[in-house]
Order: sequence, then structure tokens, then C-alpha cells
Amino acid sequence: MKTSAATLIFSIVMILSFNVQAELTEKEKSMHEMHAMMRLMDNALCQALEGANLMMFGQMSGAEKIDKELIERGTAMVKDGKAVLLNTLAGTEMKTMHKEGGYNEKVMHDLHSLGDRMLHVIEEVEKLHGEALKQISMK
Ligand SMILES: [Cu+2]
Repeated sequence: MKTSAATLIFSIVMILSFNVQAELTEKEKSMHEMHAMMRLMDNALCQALEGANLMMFGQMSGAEKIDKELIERGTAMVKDGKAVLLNTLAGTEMKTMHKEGGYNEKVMHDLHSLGDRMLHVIEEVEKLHGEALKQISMK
């Protein structure tokens, strides 16, 4: 009798510990996914800012033939950086994560507000460069 009770208790403990392990693994998995998303967002922001610099340089370097290439390349980099940010924040992967749940709410909230600010930075840089270009062409 004692043996079967011990076996039953052992089985219950094992089942419970497996459940706890599964839950931890799920949380860890979503934390890794969010971390990967943040790396992608960091890279997209750097790319867009570097692109904006190329555009600005192309507008004022005076190397006519290369300027066109700098501006085109810069424009593509800004566009791509913004697209990567938007896709990370609201694309299929993010929608799936939200549907499945199990992630850390605070980290997810912070990730989205960081992403919104990154987009804002890119838009501000674009606006400033646009205004600078207008000032140059008015002279
Ligand atoms: Cu999210």
C-alpha cells in the first residue's frame, strides 16, 4: 500500500514538474523571440539612419555621378529600415505571438514603445533632411 501511494505521489510530482518545465520553456522561447525582434529593430534603425546620411551626403558632396547612386542607395536603405521595423512590430510573427500568448507583457509593451520611438526618429530625420534640402534649393 505504501509503495503504491509513493508511486502515485512520485507520478503526480513528475507530471507537475513537467508542466512547470513546459511553461518555463514557453516563456524562455518567447523571450528569445522578443530578443531576436529587438536585434532586428536595432539593425533596421541603424540601416535607416545610415541611409539618411548617404542621402544627405549625396545631396551636397558635389560628386555628380556618385551623388545619384548615394541618394538612391540611401533612399532604399531608409525605406527598407522602416519596412523591417513596421513588419517586426505588426507582421505575421508578432500577430502569432500575440495570438498564442505566454510572453512577458512588460517586455512586449516596452518592445512596442521602443519600436514606435525608432520609427519616430527615422521620420524626424527624414523631415529634417527634407527641410535642409528645401533651404539649399531656395538659395
Ligand atoms: Cu507585440
